[in-house]
Amino acid sequence: MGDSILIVAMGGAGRAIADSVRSYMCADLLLINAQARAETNNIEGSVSLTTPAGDSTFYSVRHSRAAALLVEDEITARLEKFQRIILTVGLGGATGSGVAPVVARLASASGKDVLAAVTLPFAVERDRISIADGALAELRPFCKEIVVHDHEKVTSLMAFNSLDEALQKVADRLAQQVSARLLCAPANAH
Ligand SMILES: Nc1nc2c(ncn2[C@@H]2O[C@H](COP(=O)(O)OP(=O)(O)OP(=O)(O)O)[C@@H](O)[C@H]2O)c(=O)[nH]1
Ligand SMILES: [Mg+2]
Repeated sequence: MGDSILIVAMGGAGRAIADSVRSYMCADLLLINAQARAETNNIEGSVSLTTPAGDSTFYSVRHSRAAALLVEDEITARLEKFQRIILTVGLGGATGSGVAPVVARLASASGKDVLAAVTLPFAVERDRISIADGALAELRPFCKEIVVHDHEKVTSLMAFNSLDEALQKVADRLAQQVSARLLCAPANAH
């Protein structure tokens, strides 16, 4: 098993952050998203979620959580051969905020080292702030470390010409922080 790394990207922002993290290190990628999201549909080996009622887009964390619980065994199996798990997610949305704590719990229960790289919403995202805070609190017990980028406190002070450019810079910043953490913290010996 060694020091093999799996990046688990959840939701749209999770995917964007994961792409940047992968530019800094050699790691496998597992995408988890609502079945209706094209970014998951077109990628072989990704996990597509639907609720017990068959919904393939999620309107709340409760929906995505229920969908993730349906595929716990599949997720656990996909984590199995890796020692380190890096979770990437933009907290505040309906998908990643419900799914990430489930994946963190499963990884932790299997004895993995879990590192999460997350964003917190901009103030204008209003309702998403409490969703993000709740998900962050749920993640904490299962993660060895969480790298948090607060869009409101940090992105809003950064220099950029467009939102796309800002989000790309944020993903790159998170990726650099993740790779620095990995250099400082060897995986647990098993
Ligand atoms: N770094 C980064 N943050 C983003 C990006 N897009 C959105 N965000 C932030 O991440 C939060 C979650 O957005 P998404 O990733 O789209 O949410 P989701 O988990 O896919 O959930 P739903 O889209 O609601 O189903 C947003 O509220 C923003 O604060 C991105 O491309 N990069
Ligand atoms: Mg999304």
